[in-house]
Amino acid sequence: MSLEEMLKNKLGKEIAAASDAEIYTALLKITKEKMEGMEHNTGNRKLYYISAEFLIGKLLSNNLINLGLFDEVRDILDKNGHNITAVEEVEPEPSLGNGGLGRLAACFLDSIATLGLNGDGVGLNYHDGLFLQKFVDNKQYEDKNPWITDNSWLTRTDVSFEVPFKDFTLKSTMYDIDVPGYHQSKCNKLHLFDIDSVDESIIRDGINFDKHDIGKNLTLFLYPDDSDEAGQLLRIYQQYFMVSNAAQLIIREAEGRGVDLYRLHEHVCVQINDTHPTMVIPELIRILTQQKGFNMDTAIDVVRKTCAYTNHTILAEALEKWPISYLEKVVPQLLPIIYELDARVRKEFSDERVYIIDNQNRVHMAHIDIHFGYAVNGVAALHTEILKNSELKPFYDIYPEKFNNKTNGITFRRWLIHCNHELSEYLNELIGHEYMDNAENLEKLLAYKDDEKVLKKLREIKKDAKIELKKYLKQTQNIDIDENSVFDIQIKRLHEYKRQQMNALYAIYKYKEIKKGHLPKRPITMIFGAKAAPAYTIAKDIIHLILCLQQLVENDPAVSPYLNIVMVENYNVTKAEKLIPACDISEQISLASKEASGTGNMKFMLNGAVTLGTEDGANVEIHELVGDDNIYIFGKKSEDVIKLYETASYRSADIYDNDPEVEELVDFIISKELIRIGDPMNLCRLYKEIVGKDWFMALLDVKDYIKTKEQMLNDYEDEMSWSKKALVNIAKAGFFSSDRTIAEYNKDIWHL
Ligand code: 6GP
Repeated sequence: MSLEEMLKNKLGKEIAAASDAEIYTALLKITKEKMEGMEHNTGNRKLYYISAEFLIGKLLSNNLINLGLFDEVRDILDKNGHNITAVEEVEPEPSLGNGGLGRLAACFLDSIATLGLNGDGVGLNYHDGLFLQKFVDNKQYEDKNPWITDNSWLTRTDVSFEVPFKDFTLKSTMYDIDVPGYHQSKCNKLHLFDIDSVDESIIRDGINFDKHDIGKNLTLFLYPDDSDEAGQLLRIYQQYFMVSNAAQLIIREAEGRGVDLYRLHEHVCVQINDTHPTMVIPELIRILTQQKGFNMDTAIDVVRKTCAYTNHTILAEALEKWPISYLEKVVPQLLPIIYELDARVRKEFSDERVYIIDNQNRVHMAHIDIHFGYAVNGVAALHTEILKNSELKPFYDIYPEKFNNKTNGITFRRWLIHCNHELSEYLNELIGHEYMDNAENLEKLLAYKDDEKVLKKLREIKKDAKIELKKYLKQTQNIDIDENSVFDIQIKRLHEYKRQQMNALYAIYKYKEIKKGHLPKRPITMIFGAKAAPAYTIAKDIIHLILCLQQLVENDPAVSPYLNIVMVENYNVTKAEKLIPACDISEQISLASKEASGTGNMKFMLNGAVTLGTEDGANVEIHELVGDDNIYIFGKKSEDVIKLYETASYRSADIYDNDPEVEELVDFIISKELIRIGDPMNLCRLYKEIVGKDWFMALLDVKDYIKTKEQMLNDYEDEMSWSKKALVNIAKAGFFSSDRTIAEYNKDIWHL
């Protein structure tokens, strides 16, 4: 049967007569059936990628692309008076992640399947996701974000395990989402564990709920508020539930394959994505010793050869340390194992910095991973060097052979073919599609770097994407933007180290310049998108500042023709897909040493934006690849920043007091213009934070930042030379394909 007939059959009516919602559901069913009929990848070794987050985004288009059906479906819909983009709108975005770590896990699943490797993801099925962000009175308000509907990509399986906690046992249900590779005949799975008793009706007033009722709340939210003990306990419940299911699944599948558990490491590897899944190590040891007759030495040995750990951040706050007393309340069965692991470390090493349990009775999860796993990797070259030479130096001194770098990557299926069809078609026309199988072939584009026709066409494609974004923002937020302006975009989690506040200081600078009559050659559209963690006060104050600036500029007829500030509401994967193709200037301005890698930087580059960035994370590698002429670098270097922290010698007040230009910008946060619009409490708190502390040193780099951005805006006016920079960025983006990253993981760590 042809696809068109199948669609008609599923709909039970003519395609032309069906609604977009009906078409979406029919396509979902057809696609799911196709994938259910596909075999799973096989192999002697199987990978389990365990992660608290999988930020998979909408799946319909990507599945169709990978299955090779996208063009046909688009044509059938066109022929019948429908449009695939409108059909995509119907799909809710699964809210299973927060930021880069979760999106990386999703890109990795795509690449693992594309390379035909035998590997599944394991995580949790959060019913209401992280949260839905709304703007009320220029502030972030959090609401629940339900995404599971009657017809979703989830398939309920009959796999179920008992997960024992101190006071009760929970029975799990495993749901699966199929993961097809690009043009592959086999596929993999994402396993999401859940409990049947979860109860969304206990959520009140945004995202509040009773944190004690674990049987009802366990899988409601990703990262529930952990500012009190109940919240921290809930996170331990979630983490243990995730890894206990993972461990039981791993053992069951291995036994099902006839694996001798004493050789588990020859047949299984577990990738621990940041520290959230760390308890899988003691849990596997517990199962092997208590249920499978292993002695402790052998169990530890086998588990150590099975597990590998990826670090995604050097921020102390994100390196988890659980109080022993909390673990005792939730998973007392793990404590004898954790004590045993700690005792072994203490016996072997005298340096207390590498102990598992510290002198405040806290368990350092990363330390378990490093001692009792066989590989530790950072996610960009600079990040791995910082891990080796400072953050994790005592461990590197002990286990140099475990440390390795795996620079992050992104899947080109989603971040080029899907999100920027026009560009990918044009690339096919120019250089063929070999780059789809081996991304380094994008370099063939360099042959056109002086070809005016090609450079013009790239500029046109960018303009079309800007017009699309303009329509989308009008529809969704009733905001008007000018497609002839330069689009300057910063989209990422809101965090002081990422320095959205420094970008806001630029907005203040530009506002004041325009007020003084120094008009930009071309209007500027500054776009922000970011969620702040609900308990992160200063991050929310920064959102407030940006929204107040947005309102100030919008209502000032002397400024609004030249400057537009837009904060996109509820920034997520779907919005990223619309924003990235339209971007001219990619803001990657973290304090050097703090951004482990960044992956947005790669997506922007691939779509022909030019980076404005510090020498941080993967920006360093982008810089090396594109050369000085095709990137704008500013700010202090990571060595200098690390020294400033070591010597505790940074004082933002010194800069503020001694530099009137900086003082003027910062003072504007509490100016009468802004206080009239905003909430004085929030604005004053942020002002004080920046003058009195500025932990991530925005004032250190702000002047260099402004100068560099001005240079960039100036250079943008030379259309051909700018377009050439865009071309070089696209051509050099091949290295950042997640297919390359996964091939490296497989070669150096997984050996599938
Ligand atoms: C992020 C890092 O901040 C980012 O630099 C990196 O590209 C990404 O991980 C993928 O490696 N980290 C997180 O999202 C996070 O929650 C705890 O870290």
